[in-house]
Amino acid sequence: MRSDVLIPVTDTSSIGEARRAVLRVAEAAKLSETDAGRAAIVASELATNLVRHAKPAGGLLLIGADAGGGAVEMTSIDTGPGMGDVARCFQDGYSTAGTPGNGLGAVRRMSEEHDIFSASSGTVLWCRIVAGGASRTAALPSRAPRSSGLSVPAPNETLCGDAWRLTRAEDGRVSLMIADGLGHGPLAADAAVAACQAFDAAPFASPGALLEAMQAALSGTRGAAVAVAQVDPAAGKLTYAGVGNIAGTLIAADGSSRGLFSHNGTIGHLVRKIQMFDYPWPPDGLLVLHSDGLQTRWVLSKYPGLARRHPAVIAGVLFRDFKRGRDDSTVVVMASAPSGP
Ligand SMILES: [Mn+2]
Repeated sequence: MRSDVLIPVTDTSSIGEARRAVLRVAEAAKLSETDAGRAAIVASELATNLVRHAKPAGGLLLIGADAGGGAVEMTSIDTGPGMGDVARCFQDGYSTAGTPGNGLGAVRRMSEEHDIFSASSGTVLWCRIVAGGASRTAALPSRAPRSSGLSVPAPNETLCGDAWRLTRAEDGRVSLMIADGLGHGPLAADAAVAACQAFDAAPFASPGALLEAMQAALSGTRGAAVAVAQVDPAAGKLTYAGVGNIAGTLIAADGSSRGLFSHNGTIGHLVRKIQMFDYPWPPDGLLVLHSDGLQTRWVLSKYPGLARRHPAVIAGVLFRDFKRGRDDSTVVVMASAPSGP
């Protein structure tokens, strides 16, 4: 999981701020000095690119780490003008601003994974720096679901009242949870953390059993909206249970989508019914879960090519274009097929 720091990048002073922020995150994630140094170079290059190219308002840099440490991720987000030729922009020496174009080449060389989506509506570039330079996801079986997400506190809050978890089993199954503590700030975060603790205790208990356990665990908190999704790729099955306002959408390869059903209520307080639903897990599909910090009116097919990008890039685009901007925002995306080409 990631819990992200959001840095608005507007002018050159943001570049140092981005460097300092990523060094703090890298230290908390227990990265070595060498790996933290790589992350700082990448942060500088991403921020420099935003200052140079993201017109007129600048962009955003999200910096996060895996919950257990060991990896740092950055997502650079802007609203335009977009890169005409993404492949060339990724090569060292190419620049449209008449300056040495080292930035994106450095991102490519210094991260273990990266991906980009660029259109006239803007660019989202994601990269992941793993301790020791080892790529964890490269070791996944080729049909294992790819996933990523982001979680950003409401404006003027340092603690995020949303939280998410994702756990993989040896046999390829994935268990995923999003919790949105009521309101925002520290009391919302308390509820979300309690949901994470209940999830961590038995991540592959059934979604219904997990919500029941959370109903007890969150009774002394403000309560939360929670959804749990478990995917069994070998069985081609998604099992889902939700209470409250977490939006779940399953998108098939042809772009058709269906909403996943949650009952009304608040985990920890009034819950009328906890119910599990099974859905077919599509062979080339996507699962998108998000908190109500995002609007629900997005349509992925309006972004040609986006559905095949890395889940982190999809999450970044949805955050950029649909965040409400007054609440914690969390988006998690899981893809049943590898991204690419
Ligand atoms: Mn919320």
